[in-house]
Amino acid sequence: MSNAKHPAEPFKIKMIEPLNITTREQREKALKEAGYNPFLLKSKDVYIDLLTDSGTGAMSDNQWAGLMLGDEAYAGSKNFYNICDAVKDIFEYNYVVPTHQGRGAEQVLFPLLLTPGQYVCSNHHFDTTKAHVELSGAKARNFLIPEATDTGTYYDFKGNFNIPALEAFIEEVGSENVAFFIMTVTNNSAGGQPVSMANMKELKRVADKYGKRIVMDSARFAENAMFIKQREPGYENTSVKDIITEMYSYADMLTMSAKKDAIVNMGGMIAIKNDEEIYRGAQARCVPMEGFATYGGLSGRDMEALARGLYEGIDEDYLAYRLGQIKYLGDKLMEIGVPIQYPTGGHAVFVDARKILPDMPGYEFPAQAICNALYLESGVRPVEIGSFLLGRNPQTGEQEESALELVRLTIPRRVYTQSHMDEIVEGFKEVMAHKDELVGLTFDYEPPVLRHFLARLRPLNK
Ligand code: P61
Repeated sequence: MSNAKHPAEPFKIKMIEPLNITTREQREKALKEAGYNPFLLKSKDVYIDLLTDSGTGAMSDNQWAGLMLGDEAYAGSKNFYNICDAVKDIFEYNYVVPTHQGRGAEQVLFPLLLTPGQYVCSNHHFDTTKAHVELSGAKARNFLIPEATDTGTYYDFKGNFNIPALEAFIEEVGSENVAFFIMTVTNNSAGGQPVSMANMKELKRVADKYGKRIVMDSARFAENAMFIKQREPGYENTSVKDIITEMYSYADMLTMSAKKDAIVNMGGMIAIKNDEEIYRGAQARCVPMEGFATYGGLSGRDMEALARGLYEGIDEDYLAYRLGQIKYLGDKLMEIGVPIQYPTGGHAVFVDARKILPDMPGYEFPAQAICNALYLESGVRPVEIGSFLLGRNPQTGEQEESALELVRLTIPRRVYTQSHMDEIVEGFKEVMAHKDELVGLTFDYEPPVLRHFLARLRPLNK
């Protein structure tokens, strides 16, 4: 493993994809046409794309070679069994139902685990997860620890589940009204922050006490494990693979968007430790919704890339480089006075927009205003993780105020170099120099569900 503070890429570049460089005038026109919503920009108008780390990673030569071994049988593809073997080896779970991506896993699994009207409790539901809990007729409740919202103060495991608050909630609403627990690793909405092994054990204790199941939302399981190795006493000499096996021993099943740590452009799964009844139920729901239970919306070649990606994603040299690259960007931004969620998380640097624009209320979407400013200054496309993403209370229709207003600079896996990180910092210098000129936003068009994808906005001075 490299000793450098920010380890260099443990790979070299074999194929390149040109980037588009635009002028400020072109970006102003593009942003206006996109309704001031970066989701609606055309990627040809983007220079460095930090919208998401989901499906945007670069596959390896080994994964591309695997594509040629795709077994496109409708049923029983050998690539499906390669995924099953990898899951058994890494997570020690017995059953796999493949899905086209993470939300496919959520829509298949959740209705099997709840009765409408019940609560689902999580350290933090990501938005698709919350949407599928609600579409299944249940209510999503988040239990962040207080350290998670104190962005400026160091804490090793800001992603942790607030266990005392969870227990108090269960006592208040009654255990029969709680369906199951979702542990999100890493905790995306809190800033890609990790959950400690001790916290996973604690959740398991509470789950056993009340007879509840634990589902691991596993998009970034490998980054979480590497943080445990780096930060949690007692794990420094344990392999990431063994850490993952222990993490998953405290849960019952997982949903996974394989587009993140498994480094594929498309794919997901449900995996189940040993509950055969839930497995049969998930298979039965998979067939009409995602596809037959041995392909779940994926081609054989996609499944082969996924099976190989699961191993590449847990390689410790890769993970040290990966977390180091995020830290490099975070350190550089802090040097120029940009407030960030500190320490940096696994897949992104999260900039604290509320600290940059303290007088702009949540309902004017300060983080979105900064996303747009960064795009105009530099062609870098970030994404808002704040009140715009959070949306309205489904019962009252009121805009909810997010605990954090964040600009997420999400780094795709194995795609950009340190020079690109430096370009992002240069863009932010300009944003900070002109921050007093920024104005809030309001809706021109607001879709009813997951509005942030398709909404159109307008600056409040136009
Ligand atoms: C992301 F703007 N995340 O972070 P799917 N669980 C977790 C996720 O992070 C996650 C999913 C489940 C994305 C993509 C994304 O509004 C948005 O494979 C912890 O995307 O279905 C996805 O996995 C769902 C970005 C999703 C968004 C929804 O960028």
